[in-house]
Amino acid sequence: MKRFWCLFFMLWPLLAIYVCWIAPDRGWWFPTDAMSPLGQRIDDLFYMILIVTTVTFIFTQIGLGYVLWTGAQRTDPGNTTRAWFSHGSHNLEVIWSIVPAAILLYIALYQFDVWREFRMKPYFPQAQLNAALNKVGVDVAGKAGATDALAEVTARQFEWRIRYAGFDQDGKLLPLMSTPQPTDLYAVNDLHLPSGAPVMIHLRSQDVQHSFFLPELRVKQDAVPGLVIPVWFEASESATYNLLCAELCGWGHYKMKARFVAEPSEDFLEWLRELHAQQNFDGVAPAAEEAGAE
Ligand SMILES: [Cu+2]
Repeated sequence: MKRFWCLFFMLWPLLAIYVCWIAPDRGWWFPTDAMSPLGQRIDDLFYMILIVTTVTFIFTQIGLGYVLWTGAQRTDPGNTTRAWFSHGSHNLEVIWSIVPAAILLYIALYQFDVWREFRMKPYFPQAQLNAALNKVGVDVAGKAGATDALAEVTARQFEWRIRYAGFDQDGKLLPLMSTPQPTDLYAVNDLHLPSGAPVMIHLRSQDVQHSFFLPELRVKQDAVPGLVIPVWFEASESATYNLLCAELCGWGHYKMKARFVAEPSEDFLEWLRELHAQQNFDGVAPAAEEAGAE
């Protein structure tokens, strides 16, 4: 019976390892493949850490199994082996302090370039975004007082409010200023940005702490009251993605769901023009004429 329990307890770690092994193919870790260059880097880091923890787990479970099995044997009737007492092993303690410390230090240094590329603002690839926008005749670079962002996303209980820059008299897209402008355009729960290029948003919160979460792109950033946080990412494919709040922010947290539409730059501009026509429609002139007269 003792050996049965020993095997019973060892069954669960084996099952856990098996489930971890088959999980990636069945999509249990992540909803989809990463849809952004950042996401691919993060998934690589995730799997690297998973391998390290799995190897550690296997060795500690083998140790545990060994102790259980030999312990069961020593209490067999007729076994006269005397109990043995230990006051610890200095060498072992040194080893199991230094090895994990070295592994953690390695992970900390190994992930640093991902952190730098996606979290340190001087590394935002502005030139790539400008090139994508220039292709569709938009030039918002280098204007005084302008931000590098294409949209300002403000989280509040329980929705995402999005501010885009509008168009000037000649129908040219203006840069997004840090303070609201009369020409700005607004949308709720509907974030549109160009795909295939790095894009930046400015993230704010109007009330409590929220978290801007694009699961398919592996982007997650807290929105903190009083701070304007630049967040940049690149959608590899034109598609509609989930935009969720990943911070329990109140009773309506569950419904704080929006969509992120990544589309070719031309479609993005077209969508902004439609928004402009809707918001400047005076309720009298047909919307198309109104847009044409601007
Ligand atoms: Cu929220």
